[in-house]
Amino acid sequence: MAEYLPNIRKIQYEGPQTKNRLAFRHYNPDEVVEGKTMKEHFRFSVVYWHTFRNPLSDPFGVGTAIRPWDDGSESVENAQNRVRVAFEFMEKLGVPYYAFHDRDVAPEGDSLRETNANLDAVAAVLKEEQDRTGIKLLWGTACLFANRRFMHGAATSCNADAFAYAAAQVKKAMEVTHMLGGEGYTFWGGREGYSTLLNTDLKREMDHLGAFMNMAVDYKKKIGFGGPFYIEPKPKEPTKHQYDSDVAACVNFLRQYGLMDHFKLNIEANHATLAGHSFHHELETAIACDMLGSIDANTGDMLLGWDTDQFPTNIYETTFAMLSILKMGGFVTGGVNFDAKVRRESFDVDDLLHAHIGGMDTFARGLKIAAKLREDKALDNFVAERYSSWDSGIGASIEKGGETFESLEKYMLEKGEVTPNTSGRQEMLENIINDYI
Ligand code: XLS
Ligand code: CA
Ligand code: CA
Repeated sequence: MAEYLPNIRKIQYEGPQTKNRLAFRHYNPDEVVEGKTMKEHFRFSVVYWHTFRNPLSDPFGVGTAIRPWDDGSESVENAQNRVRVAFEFMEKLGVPYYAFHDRDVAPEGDSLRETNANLDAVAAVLKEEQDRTGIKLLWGTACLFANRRFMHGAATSCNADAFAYAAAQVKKAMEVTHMLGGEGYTFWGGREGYSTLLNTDLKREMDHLGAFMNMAVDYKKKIGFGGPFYIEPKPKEPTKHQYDSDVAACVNFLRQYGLMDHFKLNIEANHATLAGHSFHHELETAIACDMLGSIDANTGDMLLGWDTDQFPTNIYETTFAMLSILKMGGFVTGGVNFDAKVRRESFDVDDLLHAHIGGMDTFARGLKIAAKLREDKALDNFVAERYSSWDSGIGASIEKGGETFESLEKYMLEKGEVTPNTSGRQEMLENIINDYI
């Protein structure tokens, strides 16, 4: 087999003392934490769009990335060759999963028919490379936001033909995902929203989106695709307001349109902060509804305020995320998908390695710290004690549904006053977190 990246060696776990920057210091795939290996916990995934397709352009300047294997053309051959490079990269990095949009992997043709044929031609190579390496597809998705035909949205477009085109595109992307054994399928509403309500029939657009998702569910059943659909919340960018704005909005949408059984959420850290929430908040909210499926691991920059999709390096954030994910019992079909890109100034291939290594090590540290906090019950004991008034007496009776407004009035008239509260101890708990970090 030809080697496309001869200068890259397999990235190994070498421990925290190593001087080798192209090695893992904390991510040891075989290390067991809470009964599972790190590899099994994280199910790390590389995204095709940023890592292999992003030229590192921004609204002010052209791409800077140097990708020696790419001939820069939109040919199917170049796309197929890129697949082989991508798999060699992922193999050497040691990740078990990847994710893609249809249009990242294969070029659009002059017609939908030709575009589908291009996708088939590239998907055949994806299949070959999956079989060769054992790397699997975490999820597939369709790009319903880049082409000009989707300027007003896809499923929420004012133009019924755009809806139809999007349906055809998702149908094909689902078939390819299914053929490749994808474990899930993601919907992110890139242009499903509006720039001004002055030209928008919000109710009609929401109904169309609900109908679109129901058609997707019907087709999923028809082809026997067993994985979950994920909806990925994001509040804005490119539109001013997206309908999938945050976890709560997505869950409400899914309930309203009868879709709860077929969807989980794919929660992206940067989207959470764009929505004015912490990543931790979005994870906890999803878990509370039994709706957390997968995560897009990245981070924004609070000083920039747009979707910068940087690799995660903040140990507090990954600790909080892993506390939630461990509490949930871990991923089933989902994983830690690095929807992240290197900075425009970081144009070398090696930067892609440093970025992923850093992200994986940051999650490994988060996992170990979270597991230790759980083992010591450093937070759990405090939380249990804080809610102990619900474990017996009137609290337990309310939880069991045994009380009414009348009975509670009687209880309080007899008792007279609330038993004194205990302190929330936020500062102490923050100090405890610092001890473990
Ligand atoms: C863009 C989104 C997108 C989805 C997949 O902001 O993160 O990349 O993850 O369409
Ligand atoms: Ca994402
Ligand atoms: Ca993002």
